[in-house]
Amino acid sequence: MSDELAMALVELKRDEVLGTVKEKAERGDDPLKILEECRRGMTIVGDRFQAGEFYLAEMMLAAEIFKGVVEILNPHMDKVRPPKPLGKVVLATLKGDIHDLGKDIVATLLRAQGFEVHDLGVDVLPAVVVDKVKEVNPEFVGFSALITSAFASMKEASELLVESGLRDKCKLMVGGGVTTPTVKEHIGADFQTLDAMEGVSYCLEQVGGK
Ligand code: B12
Repeated sequence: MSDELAMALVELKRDEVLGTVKEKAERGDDPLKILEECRRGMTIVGDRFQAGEFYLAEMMLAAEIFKGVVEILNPHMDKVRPPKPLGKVVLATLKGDIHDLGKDIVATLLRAQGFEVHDLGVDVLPAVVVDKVKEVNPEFVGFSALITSAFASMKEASELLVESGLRDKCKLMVGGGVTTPTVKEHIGADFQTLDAMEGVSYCLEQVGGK
């Protein structure tokens, strides 16, 4: 796998990244491979930010470019997606947390595998999750968390699902940098991961697809 795209993202070359992604996707390259290349670039950006080599503004610009990549790739996921949905997933980053790069990756990979994803976005109120679960009756609910202050909202959402009698009808997953098996227990979730692909494999196993 070439590193050119990843490095163009690290160098914040917006037009080059988006142009290359569009070109590769249109000529039929595997959209999952393109996404993976860009994800590696984003990991390097995160490391540089952590090391103090990148400022917040640079990090935000990289995040914006990455979102543009996901937007370009989403329509091309049809090529790798089975025709009938394997199941439904409601995804959200809960109140107090605005990080969404990881959630967007999970959403894209789940869609590519054939799941119908209802992405509620970021800073989502627990009651909004419950309303969506009532409306679409998903097999899976997934919370993404990058900031510890969102744990309280995740727990509240989980408790609201129990109170509404919806919790037994779906599997609850948590993922994102600050989640651990202890967080999973605290929230009362069924599954926790720091890897989007592991989350997708879990969903596939549960619906008997793998
Ligand atoms: C990028 C980033 C930002 C970007 C976010 C852009 C965006 N649109 O998301 C910006 C610059 C806006 C930002 C803002 C802030 N950030 Co910030 N940010 C980061 C950073 C550098 C990287 C996070 C990231 O995107 N990682 C890459 C993604 C792909 O990884 P991931 O989310 O873990 O996802 C993977 C898996 O976990 C999994 N996954 C994720 N979700 C889910 C869900 C399910 C269901 C499943 C199955 C799997 C799954 O799939 C993904 C791919 O494998 C981290 C530090 C770090 N290195 O982690 C800090 C960090 C998360 N931020 C932090 C903080 C404090 C903030 C701010 C408060 C401001 C600040 N002082 O920096 C604000 C947040 C305001 C708020 N209320 O949320 C702290 C959180 C500390 C804590 N423990 O609570 C961190 C850890 C930095 C630090 N060490 O202080 N941030």
